[in-house]
Amino acid sequence: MNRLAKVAFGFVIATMVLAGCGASLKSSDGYNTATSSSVRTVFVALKDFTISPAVVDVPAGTVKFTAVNQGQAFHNFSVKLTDGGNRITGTANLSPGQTGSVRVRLQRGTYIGYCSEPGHESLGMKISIVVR
Ligand SMILES: [Cu+2]
Repeated sequence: MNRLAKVAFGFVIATMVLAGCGASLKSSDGYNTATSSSVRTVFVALKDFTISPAVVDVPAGTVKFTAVNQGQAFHNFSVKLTDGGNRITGTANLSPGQTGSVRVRLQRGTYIGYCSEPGHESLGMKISIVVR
């Protein structure tokens, strides 16, 4: 087998492995099969400077977070995968007393719910979102 043929053969194997892997992920984690039509609603309260509840536990799928700002400052409820990670999504900034919602499809894992206003996360506006 010459070099070009080896490279081409390797590419075909890699493609097959990737395709197989993707298929098994979809069928094994239940993400696309269970309750895809149902939306789990989770209520969170934003305060100066906490978010409650401290831990949210939901099944994988679409989650609708409805946040009410019970504080005096502007707050939002945002979602990211890890500390230092990018904001996946979140509500708009909410005035005191205002309520806002955001829908997000979450696969299994642990996420961070937080307020993306500068400094608010480090002041305590941070919770764990556990997706099973
Ligand atoms: Cu905030």
